[in-house]
Parts: sequence; C-alpha cells; structure tokens
Amino acid sequence: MFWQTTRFRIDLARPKVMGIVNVTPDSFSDGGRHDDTSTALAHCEQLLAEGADILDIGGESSRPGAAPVPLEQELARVLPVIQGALQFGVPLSVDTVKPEVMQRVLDLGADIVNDINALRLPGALEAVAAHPQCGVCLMHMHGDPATMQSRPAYDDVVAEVSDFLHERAAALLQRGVRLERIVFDPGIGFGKSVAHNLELLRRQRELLALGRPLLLGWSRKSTLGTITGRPVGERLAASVAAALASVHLGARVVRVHDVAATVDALKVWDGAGLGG
Ligand code: 7PJ
Repeated sequence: MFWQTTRFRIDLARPKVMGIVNVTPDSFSDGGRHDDTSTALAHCEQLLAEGADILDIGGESSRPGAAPVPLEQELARVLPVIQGALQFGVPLSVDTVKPEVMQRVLDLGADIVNDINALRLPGALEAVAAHPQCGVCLMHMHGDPATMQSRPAYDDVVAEVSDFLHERAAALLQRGVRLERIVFDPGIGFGKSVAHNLELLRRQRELLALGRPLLLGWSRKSTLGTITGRPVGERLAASVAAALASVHLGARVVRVHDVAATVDALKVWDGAGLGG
C-alpha cells in the first residue's frame, strides 16, 4: 500500500515512523522567534538522525483541556519551521485543524495535512481537495480538546470510529480526492476512556476493513500512564510497546516522540519475520 503525498509516494509495505516536532515557544516569546524556529529545526534533524521517516510539525497543543492558539500565532510558529524543514528531503506533515494554516503550509510545499479534527472546520475539506495530491490523515475525535474527556460514551467504540472515518473519507472522495491520499487514525485519547483506547487496540484489525493504512499515536499518552502508573516523562517503554503492538495489529505509521527506541523495536520485530 502507498500513501500519496505532495512530493512523495510513501511505500507502506514496511511500517513508517512519524516523529513528533512540537513548535513550542520559549518562555519569553509567543512563538515564531528565530530561536524557536532553530530549536524546532534542530529537533527535526535529531529525529531524522534517529531514523524518522516522516516529520509531524505542530504549533498548537491539542492535549485535553488545552487553550486554542490564535491563527497568527500558529502561522508564526509553523511556517518558518516548514520552510526550513523542506530541505531535509523527507515527507513533512503538519498537525493542524485550521484551514488557513493548511492552505499556507500547502502553498509552501508541505506533504501531509494531519488533522485531529478530520477536516471538520469550514474550509478544511476544500483546502485539501484543492491541492492536486497532498496526503491527509483523518483522525477520529469525539467532542473537542476542551471537553472531550468529560464522560466519553459509545455503544461500540470501534464501530463508531469506523463509521466516522468512512464518512469523512467519503466527503473527500466526493470532492475529487483520490483514496490513495488518505490515511486513517482512530485517535487514541481523543474523547475516549482507558477502556475505549484499549478496545481500539485489541480490535484494531477491524479498522483495516476501511481499506486504507492506519496511523496510530500512542506515544506517552495518559492511558499508558494509567496502565503503568507512570508520569509522562517515564512512559518510554510503554510507548514503544504500544507502538509495536499497534504495528503488529496492522498499523502502517506510528506517530512517536521517541524515534530511536521505536526504530530499534521495529527492527527486532522485522528481524523476527513478523513484518512478513
Ligand atoms: C495525535 C495527533 C494522534 C494524529 C496529537 C499528543 C497529542 N495526530 N496529534 N494522531 N495526537 N494523527 O501527541 O499527545 O494520536 S497531539
């Protein structure tokens, strides 16, 4: 299976590691300062040295309860990093929900739009559909980051996630976007309890019936904290185990903070012949 993106047709026969680059301002800045940009670009280079296949660059925290970042601030954070990272010659994904940000990063040449909101803001579907071939990751989220963790409820979490992703993809296809540009993500931690997240892992193979590659983001998430009893800074082993489990159950892209450790784990998994 392939993932068509702006500059690359990514071969997902082997699982790929997407490294997370958060463009977060230092404490004296709103983001967009030269220092913030250099720090983010240095982080990109480090993740590439560790073996990342794709970089996911984000300027808005979407942690539960996080405050939204104004458009101008998100642009100031993200655009200079994209501009600088284009030269690295790897697929660049941009983690954003804002159609204006999508438009601007696609104009610069970004490869993938990664939207935790699955292109639900007005203008987002259109921004992606107007591009000839950028890739897109459609993620399931129940509610929004401000409210999503208050009593999430599903009759059947896997069926609801699957129906939602199918419907969002149909909206894109209707606008002329080819299926080969789309990847699906069940959205671990986004409006889901620990039990929901674990059910999505156990039954992850059912989502393969959607017919497109799955991208999974378990890295350092709170469900791993609940399972292990560990704070966010001590979830490396749990994150690697979750990434490996998700790949074993059919994920083709894993979105991770700890690239080096994940790459090592996938090498062993592959060496064991588990990758086919
Ligand atoms: C995800 C994401 C995820 C995709 C974040 C965090 C929260 N994008 N952006 N999937 N999570 N596609 O990393 O803890 O799971 S931000």
